[in-house]
Amino acid sequence: MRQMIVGNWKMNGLSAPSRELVSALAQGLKAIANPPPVVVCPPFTQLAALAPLLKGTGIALGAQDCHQAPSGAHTGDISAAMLAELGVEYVILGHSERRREHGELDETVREKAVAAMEAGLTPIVCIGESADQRAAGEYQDVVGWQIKGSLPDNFSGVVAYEPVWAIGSGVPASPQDIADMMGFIRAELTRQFGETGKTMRILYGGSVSGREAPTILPIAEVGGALVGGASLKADAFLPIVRAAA
Ligand code: G2H
Repeated sequence: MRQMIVGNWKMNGLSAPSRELVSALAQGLKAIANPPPVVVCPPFTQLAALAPLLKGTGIALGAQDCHQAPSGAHTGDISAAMLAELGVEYVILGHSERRREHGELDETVREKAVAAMEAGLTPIVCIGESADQRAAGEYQDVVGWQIKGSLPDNFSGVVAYEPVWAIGSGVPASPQDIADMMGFIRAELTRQFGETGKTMRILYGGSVSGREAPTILPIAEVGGALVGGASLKADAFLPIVRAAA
C-alpha cells in the first residue's frame, strides 16, 4: 500500500495564502516522480474555493470535522453531505483538539464516522493518549478503548494514531514508541475487524516534519502521516511527500 500524506491545516488559512499554498503544492507535486496519495484538509471556509484548484493535481480535498446528523437544527455545524457536495473526499474526525475543546466523546466520533461513510466520504479517525495517560502506563488501554468506541462495526476508513503529547511539540514520538503503538493498534484492529483490520491504513501524526519523515514512514504498519504545522508551507510539506514517494 502506498503511504498517504494528509495535511491538517487546523484553523489556519485565509483565502489568498490558501490558494497560494495549494498552487505551490500542485507545482511541487509535478516534480515528484510517482507521488504518493496526498490530501489537504483546509478550514471549511476554503473548501469551495480550493476544490476546483485541486482538480487534476493529484491532491484530494479533506475537511476537519462533520456533524453526525444529516441535517437539522445544529447551529454552526456542517453535515457530511454538505462536504461531499463540494468535492470533499476525506474528513478528519475525533482529533484530540476537538475531543478536548468540544468535548467530543468516542460515541460521537463513531456516529460522525457513520455519517461520513453514508455520504461517501472516507473518515480519518484520530486516536491517541495524553501525556498523563502515558506516564500512568494506561496508554494501550486508552487507545484500545478509543478504537472500540470510535470506530463503527462497518468502519471503512483510515485510523490516525496521534499521541497528544507529541502534537505541536516539535518532537514526534520516538521510532520505538511509534513501532510499539502501531503493532498494538494493528492487533486491536485485526481483533475487531478481522481481515479488514489487517489492511486498514494507520497514519502517524504528531510533529511530523521533513527531517523525521524518512525515519517514521518506513516503520512497520505506518501507512502515512497526518501533518499539522508542517503542512502550512509548501517547502515544509513537500519533503514529507517526497519521503513517501
Ligand atoms: C497532530 C498534527 C496534525 P502537528 O495534530 O493532526 O499536528 O503536526 O502540528 O503536531
